[in-house]
Amino acid sequence: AVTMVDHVGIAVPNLDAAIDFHVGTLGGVLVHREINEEQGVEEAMISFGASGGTQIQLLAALTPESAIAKFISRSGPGLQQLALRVPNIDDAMATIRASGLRLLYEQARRGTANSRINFVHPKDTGGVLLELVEPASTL
Ligand code: V0V
Repeated sequence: AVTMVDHVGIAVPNLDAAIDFHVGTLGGVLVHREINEEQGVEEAMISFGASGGTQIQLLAALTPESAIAKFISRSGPGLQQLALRVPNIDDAMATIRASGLRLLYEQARRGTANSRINFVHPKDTGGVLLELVEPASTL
């Protein structure tokens, strides 16, 4: 079962400008920043208030082929994904498959901070790209 909304992902054209806004103006804290070549992104995690809450993930494209570049050219910058935390992603993937929904990857892949991630196709979820995320360590 899903335990919480882990993060909400926003596609941004300029990562530094987006960090400035979320930290400088909104008062968030930059807790992590990472390049993920496989996903074609540079991403930054922003936390608000007490630690352990839902975060905002700022996602900038590394290449024109990146999912984020495609998203921005089709829809413009904005909300791109909703990430749900699960204790065991293999179990969650089995449940999703058993429901007949399309997972994007056969096996979980590496996400932010060595988490394990997969995605459910937005056409199977009512229009929202859903990420499943199993954190590297139980928080
Ligand atoms: C596309 N569509 C979306 C969407 N992206 N709808 C809602 N939210 C999105 N983000 C719609 C689009 O408008 C089309 O609808 C339809 O889906 C097209 O689907 P498609 O042709 O099959 O595929 P593409 O080429 O548009 O790609 C969409 C998918 C792609 C979801 C397959 O973005 C993908 O592989 N995403 C997973 C990887 C990812 O997003 N990585 C970046 C984050 P109409 O026009 O047909 O009605 S990396 C990350 O989150 C990390 C590292 C982390 O959290 O740790």
